[in-house]
Amino acid sequence: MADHKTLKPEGPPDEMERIKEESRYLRGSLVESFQDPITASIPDEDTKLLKFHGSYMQDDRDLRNERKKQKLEPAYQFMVRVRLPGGVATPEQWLTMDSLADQYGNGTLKLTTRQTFQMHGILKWNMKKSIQKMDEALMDSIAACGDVNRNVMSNVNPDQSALHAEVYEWSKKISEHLLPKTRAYHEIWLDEEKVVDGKEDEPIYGPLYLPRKFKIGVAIPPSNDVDVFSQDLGFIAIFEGKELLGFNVAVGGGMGMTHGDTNTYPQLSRVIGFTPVDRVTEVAEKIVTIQRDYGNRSNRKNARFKYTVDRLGVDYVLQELNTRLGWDLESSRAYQFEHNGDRYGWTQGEDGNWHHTFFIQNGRIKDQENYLLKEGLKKIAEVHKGEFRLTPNQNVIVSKVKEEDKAEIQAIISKYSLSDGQQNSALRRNSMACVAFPTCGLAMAESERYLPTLIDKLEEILDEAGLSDDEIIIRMSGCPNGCSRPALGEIGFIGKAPGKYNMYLGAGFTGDRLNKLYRENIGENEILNELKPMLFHYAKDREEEEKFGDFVIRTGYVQAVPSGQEFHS
Ligand code: SRM
Ligand code: SF4
Repeated sequence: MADHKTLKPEGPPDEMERIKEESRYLRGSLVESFQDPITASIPDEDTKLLKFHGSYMQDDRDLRNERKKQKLEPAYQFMVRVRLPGGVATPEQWLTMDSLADQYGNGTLKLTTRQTFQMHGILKWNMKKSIQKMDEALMDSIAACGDVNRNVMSNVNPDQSALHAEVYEWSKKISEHLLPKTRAYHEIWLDEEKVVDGKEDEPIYGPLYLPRKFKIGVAIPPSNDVDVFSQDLGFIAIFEGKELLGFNVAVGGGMGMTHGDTNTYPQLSRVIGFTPVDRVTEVAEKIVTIQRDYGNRSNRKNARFKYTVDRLGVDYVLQELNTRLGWDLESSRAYQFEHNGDRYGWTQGEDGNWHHTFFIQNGRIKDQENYLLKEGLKKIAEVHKGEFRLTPNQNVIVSKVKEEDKAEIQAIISKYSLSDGQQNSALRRNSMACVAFPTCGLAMAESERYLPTLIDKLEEILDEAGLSDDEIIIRMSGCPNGCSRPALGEIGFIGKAPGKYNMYLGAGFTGDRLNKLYRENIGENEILNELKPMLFHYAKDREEEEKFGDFVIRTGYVQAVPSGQEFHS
């Protein structure tokens, strides 16, 4: 239980708090900055507010040095992230994103680890047009980034269609309920008339919004595809037969940390109770207000909800939640996860519809000489009558295909040889890498552009060891922010410097145990030299059904990070 001294962190507010306060509910000088023809950039304070509108100012890091030598300003460009609760998009929306990427972006789309589209490389002059086109297709980027609740993730489970649909509806309701109420986005990007005197109210957030970003994910066991324990707030669907009863509530997960700063760390959330289904939005709101009121507004490195939960104690958070709700969460219900990751290829839902999961390496959709992935998916969108579901593992499902339409979709899949991952090793199918270079301003090492070639080399070892079909989760991030959730990789890599990574081992296959640091600051040769004997050892000495993450702990390569994610009051 927290003592009263530690309830509120001390210290002057971070500069970002002033920026939010003076922003007139996230307006700042964004309108003027985007009209300024002198520079392709916008001022620093506006870049911070822009995040709340789902966009980041970036520059092409491949070109940075050369442009500096030529005394040119960096190649400024903008990234836009769509708000897409549960990752569900219509074929029309897919086609809009596809053509926007060509017209205003860098010709590619990135499917993210939180089930949405990112478009990179948009020039300042094209931002408004891009957002307006998205709006015409009923998509927005409100709160896709910034100190607010982000894109709510939801299980994509195609087999349990009815349950998925119901859980998806709740995810959407939570997302909409927690949306900022300011009309700033509509004024700035969609030319809506100005709210007189900027007089607005944010009933949930207040004028300062949250101390930091906030993330929610909803899982349907046995699949933990959303990595529910990595979320600030996780909901685990509890059902009896086909009836959704409610959700277990898990608080205080997160992946980010800073190298060398032990006050920062990845953390898994803890299950604190159960909410009946129709009260889940209320629970989400009250938890968000606890973070609003108790989160650290002095030090952004310690401002995520996981630190608030750890500082206050889980007991205190539960008690505070019950008080704010005016009723008590029930005891958590039994559940069992069997895997995270995606299930590939065709599956038939209980309603008879078909769903096809594609393997999109690291979520990057682009056309290459020998693989016209973007064009192939566009052709599908042109004829598809169901929906697209973006998965939490950077893949996509062409979903709700009627029996009579399946052959047409399959013909396109065959014509373009679109991958369902079956021709790859199970390691590659279970791989994820964050964006990193060249667009991410925080990258310390390559990730998306490097992991595939590292896997090429690992596949030779797996082949020799007879492990090509063994599912092993491998994840890489270009810095310790952990955008690919690397702390939940059975094998995890976190970038330290160009070509150098910290290597982590031993996460749980179901996303219920963090991995542990095994080697620091190593390059490709050392990585392969470490993994080769370990993989052969695994092939030879593993117990029946033993997962790689469990094996490396049992055989002493690393010690287990205690899981104990169930909280018992
Ligand atoms: Fe992330 C910042 C990309 C999921 C933790 N993340 C960034 C930025 C915006 C860099 C920046 O601040 O300048 C990256 C933009 C790169 C680019 O060029 O596109 C970026 N994050 C991504 C994406 C696109 C990675 C991907 O390859 O899919 C993911 C977009 C998700 C989405 O659709 O909303 C993405 N980021 C995550 C996740 C995974 C998740 O949420 O499930 C995490 C870890 C979970 C968590 O938040 O604890 C994550 N991103 C961060 C952090 C560290 C936060 C922290 O607690 O310290 C930062 C940096 C920050 O916030 O200061 C960050
Ligand atoms: Fe960028 Fe780091 Fe996130 Fe990778 S983990 S996208 S390098 S912030």
